[in-house]
Amino acid sequence: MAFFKKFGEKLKNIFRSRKIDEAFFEELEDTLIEGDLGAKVTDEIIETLRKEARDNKLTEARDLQLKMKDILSRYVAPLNLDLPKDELTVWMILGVNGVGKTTTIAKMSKYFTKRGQKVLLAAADTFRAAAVDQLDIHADRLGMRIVKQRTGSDPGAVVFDAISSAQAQGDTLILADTAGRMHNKENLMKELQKMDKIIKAKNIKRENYKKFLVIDATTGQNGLSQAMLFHQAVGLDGVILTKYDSAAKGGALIQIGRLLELPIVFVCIGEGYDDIKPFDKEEYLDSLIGLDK
Ligand SMILES: Nc1nc2c(ncn2[C@@H]2O[C@H](COP(=O)(O)OP(=O)(O)O)[C@@H](O)[C@H]2O)c(=O)[nH]1
Ligand SMILES: [Mg+2]
Repeated sequence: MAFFKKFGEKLKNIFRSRKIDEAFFEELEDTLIEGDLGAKVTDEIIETLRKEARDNKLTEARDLQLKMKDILSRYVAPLNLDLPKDELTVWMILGVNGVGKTTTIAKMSKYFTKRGQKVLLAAADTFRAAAVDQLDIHADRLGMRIVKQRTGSDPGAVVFDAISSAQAQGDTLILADTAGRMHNKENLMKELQKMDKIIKAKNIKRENYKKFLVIDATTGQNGLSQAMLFHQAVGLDGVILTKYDSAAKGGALIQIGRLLELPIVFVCIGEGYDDIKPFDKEEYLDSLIGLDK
């Protein structure tokens, strides 16, 4: 993953050919904060590394690099993407405006169709006029079936219809787009809670219904606050990271994994339909820490 290169390069240099001393820990701490790992998680990592160095009488910084991978390894987890092929799965895709929800839904529809799923798109972002059209255009290009209603209609009704339609047609995966207008947080959360109730009242297996939050990796610390907000309102099952191709540092994932204990579903790395990858923990950690070169 070339997009972590800079951060990984930096960490790699910190661990390279030097002694473990106060300056080392300080530099490491600054770099982790800069990389969006946040004060709390950074502190925890630094303290664990200090203890490791003390207990094992380590003197070389490079001896702590693998230990650091060990620590981070306990913080993040991928999501199992083997979806059932004979039952209906419903994924509600949440997130604030502009993070990449609609684009990611298009990518995932292609990804899962290739893997034998019968995908149905639900245009439940009924708030913005262009939102339904945007998903509709993707559906058209990709040959996906879509359930939609007029702008301004009840998003719960769209998802309700989509589930009925999928059950009638034998679709196996619904990807539901949702609105993300954060200037009206309370209404948004109420609306999402209502949709959540509607979906839960439908005859689908509880374990097949998931809510994923899309986070724009370039927003850094903001991603964590968004995750906390949505998690509190509707209970999330995981996060999807977009725009990792841009200036993203990648550390927010560690915080989300550590503080919210949510798995990472996909990582998106561009605007094309194939710019999506299931979260690969080993690859992610190696590139984050600079172990891959
Ligand atoms: N570079 C890059 N751009 C992305 C990615 N995902 C989405 N975008 C762009 O981000 C913008 C907003 O995406 P959109 O799907 O409309 O966001 P939504 O408001 O959450 O539905 C669009 O211009 C997308 O092309 C990504 O992984 N990388
Ligand atoms: Mg959208």
